[in-house]
Amino acid sequence: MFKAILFDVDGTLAETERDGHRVAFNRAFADAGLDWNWGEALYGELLTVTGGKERIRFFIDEHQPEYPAQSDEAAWIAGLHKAKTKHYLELLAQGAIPLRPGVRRLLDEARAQGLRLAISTTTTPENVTGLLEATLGKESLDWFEVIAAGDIVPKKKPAGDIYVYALEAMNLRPEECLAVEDSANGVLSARDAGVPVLVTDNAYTQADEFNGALAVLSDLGEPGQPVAVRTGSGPKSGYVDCAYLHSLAQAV
Ligand code: XBP
Ligand code: MG
Repeated sequence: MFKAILFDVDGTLAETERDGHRVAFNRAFADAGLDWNWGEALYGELLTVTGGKERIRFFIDEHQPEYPAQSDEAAWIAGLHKAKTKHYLELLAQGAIPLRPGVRRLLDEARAQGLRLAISTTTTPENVTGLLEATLGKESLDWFEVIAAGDIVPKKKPAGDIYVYALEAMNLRPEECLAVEDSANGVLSARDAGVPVLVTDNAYTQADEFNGALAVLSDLGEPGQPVAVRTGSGPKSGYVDCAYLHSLAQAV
């Protein structure tokens, strides 16, 4: 029995990476007097590492090996990341990041049909609150039984910890849920937790490997704005609705 949808955030609910997180990182680097600038292409490479702090760490190791080590590097990176989060929240509050097609419609339909909702994301909890408030309004925070985010679990995606966290908090079995993800790391994470997963890819993840996904679509679609089906069977209506999710869940 399909009971719940577990949503990823970045790249799934909204295209947050290129115009949100990346811009915020660059502003934090400028604040810190660093001449680092993450262009769109480089950022695509850095996105293979989940977690903002972990991504800065990776960038230093791979692209700034000469950069003098800080006395307390972890604290220094955490400080940079905190500044980045502040810039990101400002961008969200300015309405810079809209929801992807079909997200609002599917959330409304799922709630109307009594499907339970949760979030399983790598991003920092405030970023989730900021995005939901800016795009769906404060009351939308209550739509999600669980918002599992950031450092709340020991291992980030592709490990399944953040999905296991949501399942335990909702007292649900993996097969009673469906995850909606955008990236290979996200699919690996959901599958690691045993959760069936639907992919809506984006410019940064189109070339990813989505082994184990039930289907890969261009987005959730809207009436009159049909999805493009990359792999698997697409929705009869042309857009992702609850009937389609039920059919996917039954096919598991
Ligand atoms: C994607 C991530 C996050 C964001 C940046 O999360 O890997 O790290 O890129 O957010 P999701 P932070 O699981 O939602 O796709 O800087 O807060 O980590
Ligand atoms: Mg994502």
